[in-house]
Amino acid sequence: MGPGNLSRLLATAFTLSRCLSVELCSSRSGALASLTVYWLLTRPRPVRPPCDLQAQSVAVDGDPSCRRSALLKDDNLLEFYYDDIRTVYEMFQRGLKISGDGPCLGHRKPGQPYEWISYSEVAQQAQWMGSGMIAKGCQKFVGVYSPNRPEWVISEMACHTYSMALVPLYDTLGIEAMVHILNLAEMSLVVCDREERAALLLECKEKGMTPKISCLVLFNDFSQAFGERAKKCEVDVLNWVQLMELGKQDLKDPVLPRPQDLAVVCFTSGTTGKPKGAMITHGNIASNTSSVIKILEGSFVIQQEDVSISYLPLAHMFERMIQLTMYCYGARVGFFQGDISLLMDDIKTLKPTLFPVVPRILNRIYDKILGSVTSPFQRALLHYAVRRKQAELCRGIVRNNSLWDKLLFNKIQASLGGNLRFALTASAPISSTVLSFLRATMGCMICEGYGQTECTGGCTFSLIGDSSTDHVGAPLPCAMVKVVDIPDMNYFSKNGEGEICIRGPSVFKGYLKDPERTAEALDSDGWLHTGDVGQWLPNGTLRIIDRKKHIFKLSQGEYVAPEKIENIYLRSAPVLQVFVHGDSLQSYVVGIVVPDREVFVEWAKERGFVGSYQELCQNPDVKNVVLEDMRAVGKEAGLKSFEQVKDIYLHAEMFSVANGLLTPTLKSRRSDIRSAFQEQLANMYKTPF
Ligand SMILES: *[C@@H]1O[C@H](CO)[C@@H](O)[C@H](O)[C@H]1NC(C)=O
Ligand SMILES: *[C@@H]1O[C@H](CO)[C@@H](O)[C@H](O)[C@H]1NC(C)=O
Ligand SMILES: CC(=O)N[C@H]1CO[C@H](CO)[C@@H](O)[C@@H]1O
Repeated sequence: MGPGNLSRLLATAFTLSRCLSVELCSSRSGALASLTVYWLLTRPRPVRPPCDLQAQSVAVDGDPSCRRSALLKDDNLLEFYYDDIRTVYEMFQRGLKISGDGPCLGHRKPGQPYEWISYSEVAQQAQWMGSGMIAKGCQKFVGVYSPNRPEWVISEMACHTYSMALVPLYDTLGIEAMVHILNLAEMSLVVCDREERAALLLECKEKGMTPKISCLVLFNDFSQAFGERAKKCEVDVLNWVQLMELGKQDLKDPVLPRPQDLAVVCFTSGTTGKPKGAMITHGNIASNTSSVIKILEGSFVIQQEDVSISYLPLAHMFERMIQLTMYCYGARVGFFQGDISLLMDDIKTLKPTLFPVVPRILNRIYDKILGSVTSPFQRALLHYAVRRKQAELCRGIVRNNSLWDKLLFNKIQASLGGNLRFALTASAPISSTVLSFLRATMGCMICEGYGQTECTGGCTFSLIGDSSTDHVGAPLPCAMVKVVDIPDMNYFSKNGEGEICIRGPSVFKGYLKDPERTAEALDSDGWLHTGDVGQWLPNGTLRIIDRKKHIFKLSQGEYVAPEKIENIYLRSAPVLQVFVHGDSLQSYVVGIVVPDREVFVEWAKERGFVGSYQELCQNPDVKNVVLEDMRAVGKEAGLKSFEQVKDIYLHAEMFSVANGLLTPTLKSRRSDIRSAFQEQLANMYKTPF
């Protein structure tokens, strides 16, 4: 707040204090009275949670293992928030109506401010583009192979204007998977960003692997050589402008989709087998976004002035859902330049109010904040301030203007643009230390969601006003969630534990042309089986505790679920990442541990070990104290003795997507980690215990 604002407020307060007929004996007490009133006026108010936070979900039909949102009046799930908004097309039209010619999609060149494309321009271009695609013989599915940029969204809207479904393609699928997808969906037209990507597809056509492809559209210009190469294998190539021109000359009337029509087929590369294409309808998307709007109503309404930053892959439902919600309210979406290392600069320029984020990025922000305080005094002050803010959060107060914010946190907030109102994290679990630290320092609401592509992004969501961590919130109003027995793993629904299953309007329609795997995921009653293991907490929120499939048997016949054990060991202070391994020829488990770079050196020092991060990782005595700490944490959490690691190896480099040890959704690639550490794992089994 600037000095101007402050004096204006003081003046108001002063007038007000006179109205309240406060006795002003001297100028000093006058100032005091003014300050008191100033405090009263600016006193932080708690956000009102939408329901009792101690009862966030309700048992369905008296069965406590099957639950629905407490925000619903009865067991009928929410399908639509606005009666007349039932498709993605209608969501965008609503935004168009509200915002008139307001800005919609933003992009920038290096060092430049954002330039905006308006809602009416997007709608107009979508119609031209859709007409152009139809003129090129496009029928049911349109492939889009590009990183996030405005043309991606215009292509999406072009599809929705003519009831065609979008099939996003992305680099990490790999060429083999893309060929499979192109053939499975019998696509004839793919939209690409630039020649390099289009050339990959053209090569497949040249080799006869994708016979159906007959047209490639490029957002950028392409070389003459490329055009000629395409011609040779009977593929038309057009750039963006040419396609628009074609559409303008042959403009078609919109063919509007119905809620039950397909909007998008989302292919996910599983850990094994061919990619599966989840079929998502307009109704799935409308129910999803309606649910999110519903739980935010009251405390957080998206307005036309809101801006979100787009950098998470649009090919995933998480980012798509957020954008579509923005469009529904006539708000703006600004795209990053396409380079994640420039993201912070883009954020500073865009000044987003809404920040969709994944744990990986939040972890990085957390590391950066901790890394920036060097002296013990600063560190102590930071932790004290964080605790003060956390105490406020427990009372439901979310703000960025407390004394602590002004002293310490406003700088952090400014580095995120200084306008954040809301951040939403999903796609992987986040550590509760990081989450509650950032809730305090970022001074905005941070909610956590849980879900998967097959339920259109999400199925549970933490509620506004709930600052507690270690759970993923309550079922969204569009989903019913139950837990189902897994006897092998000792999880029983009567104890509120089991495999998480979801039913409701946001659950997908199955995998494209894959009845077998559809049947594995969706049972005959319409329940989606997620493979995640959950636990109902007394206040009606859900906690993810395990994964169903990863389970092995030790030589003495005991079953071990490594992810459950890993989740517990993550609570040990020096542990950032951990991989637990058990060989079925052995009677105990061992682990690979990546220590937390920010705390490890300090933590070891407190225990009498001095050295750099690297040196400490190699020190066997340090390893033993880490092991001791982990086992103490494990014991406290009730791990059985055969579940406790007997030995660990300290590794100095994080598991990441880049080094191939995490999936794009940030889950451990267990078999890859196992082979990368084959030698270390074998060594640990050589030591006799
Ligand atoms: C504090 O939050 C409000 C929105 O809630 C925002 O407008 C303001 O710019 C923020 N201030 C800082 C310093 O981040
Ligand atoms: C809900 O219950 C969990 C587990 O008991 C707890 O950690 C969390 O703080 C609770 N949330 C609220 C808002 O009380
Ligand atoms: C109902 C539903 O699926 N909600 C999800 C919709 O999308 C947001 C953003 O991706 C998710 O976090 C929700 O959980």
